[in-house]
Amino acid sequence: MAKKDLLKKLGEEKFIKMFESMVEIRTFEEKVQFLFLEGKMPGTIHQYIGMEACAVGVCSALKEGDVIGSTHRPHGHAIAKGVPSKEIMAELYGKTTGCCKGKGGSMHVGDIKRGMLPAIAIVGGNIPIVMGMALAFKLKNQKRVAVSFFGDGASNEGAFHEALNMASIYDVPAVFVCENNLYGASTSIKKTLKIENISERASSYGMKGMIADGMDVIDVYEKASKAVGDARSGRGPTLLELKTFRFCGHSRRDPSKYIPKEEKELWKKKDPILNLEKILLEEKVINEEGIKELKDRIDKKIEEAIEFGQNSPEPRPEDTYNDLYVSMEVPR
Ligand SMILES: Cc1ncc(C[n+]2csc(CCOP(=O)(O)OP(=O)(O)O)c2C)c(N)n1
Ligand SMILES: [Mg+2]
Repeated sequence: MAKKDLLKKLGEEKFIKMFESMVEIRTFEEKVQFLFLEGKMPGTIHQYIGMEACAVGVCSALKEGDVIGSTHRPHGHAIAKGVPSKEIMAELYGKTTGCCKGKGGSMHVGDIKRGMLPAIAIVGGNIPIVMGMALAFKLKNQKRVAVSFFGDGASNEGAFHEALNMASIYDVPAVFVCENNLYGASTSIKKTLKIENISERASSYGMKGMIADGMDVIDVYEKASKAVGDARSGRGPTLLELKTFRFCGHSRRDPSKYIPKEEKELWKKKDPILNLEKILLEEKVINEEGIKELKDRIDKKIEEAIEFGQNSPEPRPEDTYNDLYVSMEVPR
């Protein structure tokens, strides 16, 4: 559907929300990058700058009750799924007000009550778990959908293949979202893949494969809506490949010298935030002043999140063994 028609059909508010969420991710990540470089933040980070349309487009296609699984690069997924940025920030600082009470840190952010499984940093690690969650939804007759986010590198892990095969034979309500940013750490996919599109792998499991432009939130949203709708209505899982790029290094302090300058420049022109901003201005959904107001508001929100994170209490030694186990009643 043409962008103009889609804007009309879904309502302008939906797209402003998507824009706002992408700006929030970008602002969060840029400020966090700065804090790291200044030595003001502990641990390590893998950032989502440039990939915002992937998380936002997919999560905007979900309903309350749906769940996502994430990776070592989870900040964007968390914000897009509605985990408050101040709780994510506090988690990065290792504080008790963090979304995992400061016990997870950057690579494990998440919040079950907001539908995000705490992120799993083992490459490919969340894929079979999300498959299991989708199977549980099916067995319990719940109309819920489980989404797994992972990278191109993860699609070469055994866990990916086992999980997709099981998802297909059990026809579970899942969507497998491969964020193909062309690199697994410093290794180009040219060295790790002999096929053009990772989505082609779906066919070997009798699953639907789809591709979306991961720099275009509207395209991601449209394709994800189709995949999520299929999953929810019992038409089985989909492997959705998003063609994207990270504008930052793989992790903290990586200058990404292994990426040719021309390649970086080419992708910078596809900036997903500028892309949507242009459409919103062209379609007169918002004017320049509205954009400035929105960006200022988000800037303030993230500044407050930093203050909240910095000033929150440290965990106490006596809490070390709390929250390790959940007491469960197993139905007989
Ligand atoms: C099983 C496993 N192997 C290696 C690593 C180290 N590692 C962390 S991230 C990463 C690259 C992952 O690439 P990709 O799946 O494409 O995700 P991206 O970082 O591009 O988002 C590697 C090799 C790991 N965490 N887990
Ligand atoms: Mg990658």
